Amino acid sequence: MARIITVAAAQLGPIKAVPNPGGDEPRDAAMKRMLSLLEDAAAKGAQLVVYPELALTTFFPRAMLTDPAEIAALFEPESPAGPSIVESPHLKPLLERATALGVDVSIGYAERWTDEEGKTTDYNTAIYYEAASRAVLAKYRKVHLPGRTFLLPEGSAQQLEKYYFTPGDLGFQAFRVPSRHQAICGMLICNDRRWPEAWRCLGLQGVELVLCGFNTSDYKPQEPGSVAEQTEMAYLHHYISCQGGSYTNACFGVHVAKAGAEAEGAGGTLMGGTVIYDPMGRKVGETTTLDDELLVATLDLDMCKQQKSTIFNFANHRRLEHYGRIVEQVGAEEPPEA
Ligand code: CDT
Repeated sequence: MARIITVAAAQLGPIKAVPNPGGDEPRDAAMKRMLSLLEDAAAKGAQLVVYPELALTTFFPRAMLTDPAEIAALFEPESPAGPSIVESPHLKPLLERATALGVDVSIGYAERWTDEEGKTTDYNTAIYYEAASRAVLAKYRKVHLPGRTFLLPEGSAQQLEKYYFTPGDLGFQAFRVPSRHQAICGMLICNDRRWPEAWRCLGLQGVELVLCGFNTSDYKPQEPGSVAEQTEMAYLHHYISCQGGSYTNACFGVHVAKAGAEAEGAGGTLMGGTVIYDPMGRKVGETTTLDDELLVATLDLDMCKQQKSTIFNFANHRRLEHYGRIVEQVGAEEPPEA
C-alpha cells in the first residue's frame, strides 16, 4: 500500500504583538488566524499541519526584556507533574479543533520547563501532536541557538535567543507516527536547518519527513549589503540549506515561515519562503506572500527509498574512520602555515 500523507505548511504572517513597541495583536486574534489555516488545510485534505517556530507569540528574541513577569507571559509552563502543553490555554483551541478534524499538528512555542527538582529551564520548542491518539508523540528543543546574550549597538538587528533560551537537551530524535503509515518524522527549528550535523542525526534514523518552523530576518543593517542584496542572500541560504538537507538524507522537508513585518525598525521584518522539498532535492512547492498562507502537498513517503538504497545508503558508503573531527572538535582548526 502506498504510504501517502498530505501535509500543509501553515505560514503565518507577522504577529504584531507585545513586546514589540505598539504591538497590539491579542493572542486570541493570532489563534483565530491559526484556526482559519487549520480549517482551510483540513478542507484541502491535509492530515498534518505544520506551523512556524514560536508560533504562539511574536519573535520576541528581537527585544531584550528584563521584567520576569513580562518574560514569563511569553512562555508555556510545563513540568513532569503538569501542566502539559496540551492544556495550555494558548494552544488548546487549536489542538481541540485539530483532534475534531483528525488532523495532526506540529508547532513551535517557548517552553518554560520545571523539572522534578524544581529547576526551571527555558527552551525554544516544537511538538508533534497526533490527533488519533490525542497525544504529543514527540517534543524537540532547539539545539542551535543563534544570536547572543547581549545587545548590539542601537540601530542593529538584534537576535537574543542565547539570552532567552538554553540549548535543547533532547537531541535529534526521529519518531514514528502510527496513524500516518508509520511515517518516520523528525523536527528541527529554524537555525538547525543550516547544520548538516543536525540533518544527519535524523538521516541516520531513516527519517522520511523533517518538519521545521523558522523566523528569519531578511535584513540586518550592521551587515554588508543593501536590503535587496541581503534579502536575496537570505533566501539563497535558506533554500540551499533545506534542499541540501533533504537531498543528502533522502527525505522530505517541510519548512514553515513566520513572515512579514512584525516590528518597526531593524530586524523587524521576517522573510517568507515556506517551502517543501522532496528526497531528490526538488522543490515541491513554496509560498509567494509574507502573509498567512497555506502550502498543501501530497507526499509519497516511499519516494525516500530510492536514494536511501543507492547513493545515500549510509550502511554501504559511510566512512566513520574519517569523521572523528565532527564530534571531537567544535571550531575550525586550520593546518599550520607551510
Ligand atoms: N530563529 C532563528 O534561528 N533565526 C536564525 C537567524 C540567524 S541570522 C541568519 C536563522 O538561522 O534563520
